Amino acid sequence: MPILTTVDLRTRTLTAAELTAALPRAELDVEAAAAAVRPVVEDVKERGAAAVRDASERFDGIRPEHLRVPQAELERALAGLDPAIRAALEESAARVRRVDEAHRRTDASVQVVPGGTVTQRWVPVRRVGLYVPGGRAVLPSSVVMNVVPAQVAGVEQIVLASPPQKEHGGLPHPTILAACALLGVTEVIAAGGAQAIALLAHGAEDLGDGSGLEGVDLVTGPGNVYVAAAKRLVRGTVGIDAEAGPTEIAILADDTADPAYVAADLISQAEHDPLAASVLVTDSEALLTAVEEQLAVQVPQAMHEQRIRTALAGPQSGVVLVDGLEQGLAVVNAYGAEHLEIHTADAASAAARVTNAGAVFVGPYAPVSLGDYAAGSNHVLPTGGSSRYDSGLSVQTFLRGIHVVQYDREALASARTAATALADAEGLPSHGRAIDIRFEKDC
Ligand code: HSO
Ligand code: ZN
Repeated sequence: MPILTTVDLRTRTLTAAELTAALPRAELDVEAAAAAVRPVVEDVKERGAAAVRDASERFDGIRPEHLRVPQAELERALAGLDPAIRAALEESAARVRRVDEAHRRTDASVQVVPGGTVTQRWVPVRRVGLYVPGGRAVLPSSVVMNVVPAQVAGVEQIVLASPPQKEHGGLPHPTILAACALLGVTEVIAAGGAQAIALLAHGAEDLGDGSGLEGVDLVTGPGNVYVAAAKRLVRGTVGIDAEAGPTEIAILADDTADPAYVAADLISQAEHDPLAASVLVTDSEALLTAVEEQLAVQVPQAMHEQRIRTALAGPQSGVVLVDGLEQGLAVVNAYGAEHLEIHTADAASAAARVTNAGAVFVGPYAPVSLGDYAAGSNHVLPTGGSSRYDSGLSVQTFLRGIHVVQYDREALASARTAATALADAEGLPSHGRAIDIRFEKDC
């Protein structure tokens, strides 16, 4: 019995919509989740910290004593951090920082006409709220992926929220706290799920310790469907990054691919979540057979075998058989995976033709796990096909572009005819007048 279900597109000519419908994809109902979390979000908006505590008791099974994690706890967590994990987090952060520093947009000034310039200034968001989940797995690497780009952008105030853990006395997981301390984040909130997103967005007058929490300008970070739904609800009050759903890996591979690598990588992301998607797109039946053989060997050896089996057997996972590289590229572009690996004869040129993906991993030595931890790229990426219009987290996420317009009298004169003609055409003559008046004064 094969582990993955196959969709054979080789003989089919499909419209773009038919192609999208034919691909394995989970139905993630963010709207339904939004209806479920709306009362929580509204309660937090109205009652603040008390509502967050009530929701924690209900959903996390603990009523946290401190919503704001005391500084001493952050220091204690850092002191207790395994030195090897500390070194790994430092390495990961250094690589992400290096990439973000190089990718930070720089202000660009254009002289449109002599005396007339338009500059785009990139200004950091002042205060951001970063969410780091704490459910099935504790992911300190997600602290790095949220915090470092915000720091490189120059964000003044960073507040990080992560769910209170019953087994840690209502504090977020100590490794999360240690990662915060390591990166210099001092404002850490013990709140998870929709209540955390609402608290970050709306703030609270008193967290219960006499300190208030100012609402942020932007909320980012991964999370489950309830977190995504809460982000959707607070959008507009604050900015949000891409809505994150269960993780996805798509692999475009031909007969040059190593089936053991392909199987290991499909398994690696299936390990996250029974709802995770692992999709293989290939034109090689021989590779498909070899990958199935590898899955049969590797899946039973995996620690989270059951979760992986569920994910690989789900409707969101499978194999798409295509008739060659062209159709393969059409499929991966229609799918728009969070992570796309390319294992083809000329992987770099195939990668250059990818238009929809959260991140692309090129060739046999760039597995998604590398990007999850230590490539220097970011692992908070758009899922569910939202790579069509969204990007992963980066230094750019935390910057806004402001156009600064500087024109002198002569430069304005050069624009006068065009501007007044458009003002008249739009029936807004006062717009034109505001230009004309500047030339009537002293002539
Ligand atoms: N693959 C996940 C990120 C992650 N993996 C964190 C391990 N730790 C979503 O990109
Ligand atoms: Zn991962």
